[in-house]
Amino acid sequence: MFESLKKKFSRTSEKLEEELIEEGQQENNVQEESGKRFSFFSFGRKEEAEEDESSLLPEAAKTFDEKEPEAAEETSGEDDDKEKKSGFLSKFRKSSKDDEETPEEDDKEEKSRFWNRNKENKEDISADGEATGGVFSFIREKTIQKKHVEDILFDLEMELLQGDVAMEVATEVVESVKENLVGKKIKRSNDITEFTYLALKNAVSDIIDIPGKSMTEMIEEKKAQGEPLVVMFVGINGTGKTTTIGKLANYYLKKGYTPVIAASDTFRAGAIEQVTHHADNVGVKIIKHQKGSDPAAVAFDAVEHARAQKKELVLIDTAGRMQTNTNLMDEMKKIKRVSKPDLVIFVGDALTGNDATEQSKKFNEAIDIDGVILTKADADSKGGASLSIGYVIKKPIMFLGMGQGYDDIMEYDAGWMLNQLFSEDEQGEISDEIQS
Ligand SMILES: Nc1nc2c(ncn2[C@@H]2O[C@H](COP(=O)(O)OP(=O)(O)OP(=O)(O)O)[C@@H](O)[C@H]2O)c(=O)[nH]1
Ligand SMILES: [Mg+2]
Repeated sequence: MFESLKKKFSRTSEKLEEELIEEGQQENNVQEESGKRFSFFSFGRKEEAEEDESSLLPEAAKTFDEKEPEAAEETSGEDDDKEKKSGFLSKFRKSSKDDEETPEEDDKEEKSRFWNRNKENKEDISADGEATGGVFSFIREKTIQKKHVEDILFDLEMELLQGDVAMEVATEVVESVKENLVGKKIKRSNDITEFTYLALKNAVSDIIDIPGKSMTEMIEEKKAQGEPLVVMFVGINGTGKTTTIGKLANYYLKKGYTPVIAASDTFRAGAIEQVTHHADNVGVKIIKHQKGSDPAAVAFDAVEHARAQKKELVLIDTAGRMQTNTNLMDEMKKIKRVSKPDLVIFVGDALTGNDATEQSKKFNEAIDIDGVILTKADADSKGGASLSIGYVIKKPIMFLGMGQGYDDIMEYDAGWMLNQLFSEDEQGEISDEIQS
């Protein structure tokens, strides 16, 4: 999941590092020309860190370990100019063996490098974010300036937009990262990646964490008042409303509650049969009328049934409708007026990306939704809707649909999502097949 987003974030960190290293190298060349014989990198380093880094950048380590200062000087001039053009860091990464590698293999190496290095170098950064030493230190402290980050963050913003992240979210991420990074003093090249990574993580963390109660908490609160929690599901056609209702009935039944389903999609052919099939499979009661009957009346009856039977949860299925269909939008408002749900949940298909975010805005304007469920997250590599939807309408994502089975649903957790995007674990690992 979200492989493409994750890759964009890691690349941004690397690009900034390359930019600053290249600039540092250019400064170094100027100093050499004026006879100062400064080297860009310091040679004082920890034994341990040296080992770590040499395994990652073998030729770089070799170059600086083995070259005499005179020899190092000889390589400046023409060769250095060439190096500058081709990108300083990328040259370091290449060994004679690498030269034989295919571009795909190179790409694979780059993907894993960021995460490995972050992991390996954590111990070099103290709690207050100060670097404590390590390889490839800058001779002088460098300060990240606007000019260093502007182009790179512009690229990130464009990539986020292409990845179906909403405009306001892309802008917020970029502004927040810029604010966080500009003025930051760095002592080693590796800190750039670390700081960029943390700045991105903070920005995303603020965006995805929309406070709200969980559905379970709400069921408990209503139960304490002797009332069922009434939940109405809305959205456009085919996003997964009915399937989600089956999953939630199953989820809460397993938690020890007794849900009841209202078959309030009386509009689409086969809809009543479909939701009845789910209710039977899961083993919950369904309240239904004839096809074409008033959906608000079905919802009302289901609420009455739950009250009478002391059931804790009413799940109201509704017909899919386009936000532009005024008649059907009015019908939806009527269901809400009559059944007085505690929660109106917009069910969006994560795969539709920015369209899902735009639809959620329209439904929110029409009916004032309380929360979101994003379905098909299992198949979503872009992650644009997951990152944007809550922030854009200021309503929490409550669950993620993770497949077609009844157990394929999980309560949304911002910490889990952050982990998917910013850490190297089995699930969060970047998939090589997915193109950005
Ligand atoms: N992979 C995947 N498929 C899902 C998920 N949720 C729903 N689906 C599939 O999406 C399709 C549509 O699901 P429905 O539940 O019928 O959608 P709906 O919103 O009720 O559709 P309408 O009633 O026609 O508006 C079905 O094939 C589901 O199996 C999910 O989380 N992951
Ligand atoms: Mg349906």
